[in-house]
Amino acid sequence: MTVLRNHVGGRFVESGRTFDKTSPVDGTTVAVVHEADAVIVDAAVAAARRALNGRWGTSSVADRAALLRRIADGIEARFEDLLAAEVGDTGKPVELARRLDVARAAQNFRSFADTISAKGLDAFLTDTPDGGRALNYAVRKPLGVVAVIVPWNLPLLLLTWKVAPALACGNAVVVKPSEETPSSATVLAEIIAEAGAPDGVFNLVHGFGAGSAGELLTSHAGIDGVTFTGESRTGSAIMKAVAPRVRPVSFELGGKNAALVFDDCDLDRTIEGLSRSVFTNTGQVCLCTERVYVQRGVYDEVVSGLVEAAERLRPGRPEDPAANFGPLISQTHRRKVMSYQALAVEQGAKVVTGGGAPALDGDLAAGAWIEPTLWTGLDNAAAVMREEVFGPVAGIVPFDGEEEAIALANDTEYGLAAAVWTSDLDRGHRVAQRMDVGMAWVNAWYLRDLRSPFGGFGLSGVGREGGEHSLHFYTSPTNVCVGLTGPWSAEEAS
Ligand code: NAD
Ligand code: 6OD
Repeated sequence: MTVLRNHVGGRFVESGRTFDKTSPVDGTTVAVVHEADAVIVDAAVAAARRALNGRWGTSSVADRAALLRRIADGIEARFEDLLAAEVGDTGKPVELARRLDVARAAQNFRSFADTISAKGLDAFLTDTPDGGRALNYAVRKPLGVVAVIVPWNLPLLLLTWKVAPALACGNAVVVKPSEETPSSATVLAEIIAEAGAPDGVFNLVHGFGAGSAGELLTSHAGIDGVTFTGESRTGSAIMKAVAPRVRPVSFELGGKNAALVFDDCDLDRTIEGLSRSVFTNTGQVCLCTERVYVQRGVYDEVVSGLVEAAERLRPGRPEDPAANFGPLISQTHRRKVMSYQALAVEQGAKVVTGGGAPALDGDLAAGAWIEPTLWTGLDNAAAVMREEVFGPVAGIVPFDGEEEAIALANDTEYGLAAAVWTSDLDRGHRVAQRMDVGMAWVNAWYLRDLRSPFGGFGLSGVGREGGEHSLHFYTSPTNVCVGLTGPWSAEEAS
């Protein structure tokens, strides 16, 4: 049996308590995980502080960029180990994890190595609006010890998306992956150590959220900031935990994302993109579309196209080449999604495909499988049109005009992502700009440039990460203002 340990100050450490991580594919135990207690979390924070006060604290941008590139090389060298870890924990199709999760981990480190190499960090000159009487420059310092807390849906992708910029900026991190996905983070700890990171720069604690390692870490007096990806409710709990010591937070939270399909769209391209946006990773991507608004002229074609796409999805073992649809992450999450399936019907939905859980034979019968599900006949008042389900589900609603579509899409407390499908590029720009979201795509979905700002409005988050935007969160500037001696002009000199 695989045993996963915490990684503190360069050493793997056990604790007095373990929990089992089970596979969502068939319910078997994947690993036994050592849950960090208060002593281990204290030790991890102290190790991070020592690293900051040691040679890491005085490392140069060039050295850090070189470390990030060695980590990216290490990820590529151990690609298959990371892939096995990610697939074992999540049950997602191997090809999806290969293309998306593990590939992006290496890209995250390379991208932030490039960003700091191009931008530098040591000093930024500001302009001198007072006519040159002073020289102002800002020295950017690391935030310090950064707590990194991430979810289970894209575990390695989301962890490295935060660890890479944190290390690029000279911070030391204490990372807590989700209790559902502890494996890839443990392999990453080995890779980072092998790449030559000084002890204590990357620390890993395993465990749950409230009452466990997550809460111990976010309420710890020794952390200087928290970067978190997960549910909006958890973000709110973390905000309260850091409030007494007024620490900065960067939050990437939930979404209730809309797609707007106009009747001038390229239908084949739209249905292909839309179905990816609803069903990728079994709907467990924060950017997934759960509300589809379709202009009446193409409504019937879009509904039938999406139904056909849903019915082509084949559940099966991650390594089965005939399967292209994984399970949900856990039985707990499956119960939540099934309760929304029941609620949708109670509130008047017509189920046009799916609506339950598939009856699978043999080993798979014990997995967290769910049917891709589409509803019509609902309006924005229905719970499944307002609350994040985080499964392969969507409500499809017709509209007549552009203003109506914009109002429907923006009628939400979330504000993460939106996608606009149209062949009229003027309309694409016009509508996308009016979406109250962090990321609006036109004729695309989850197409990423890692330098662009990523985050959300409202319940979907606080702050933006990505490229230079990440550098702002992971550093604190000290502005130095040097008064210069005159005379400055003939008038002033006289
Ligand atoms: P979650 O909030 O339940 O858990 C996320 C992490 O927080 C886990 O590591 C968990 O152990 C920890 N945690 C839970 N309670 C805590 C507490 N009180 N204190 C400290 N840590 C705590 O989220 P999840 O179920 O793992 O992930 C799914 C959610 O994440 C969805 O809402 C999804 O939209 C969101 N998400 C958002 C983004 C984004 O970029 N906006 C990306 C991925 C996932
Ligand atoms: O692609 C990314 O950088 C990112 N943060 C994706 C988030 C996906 C949510 O599940």
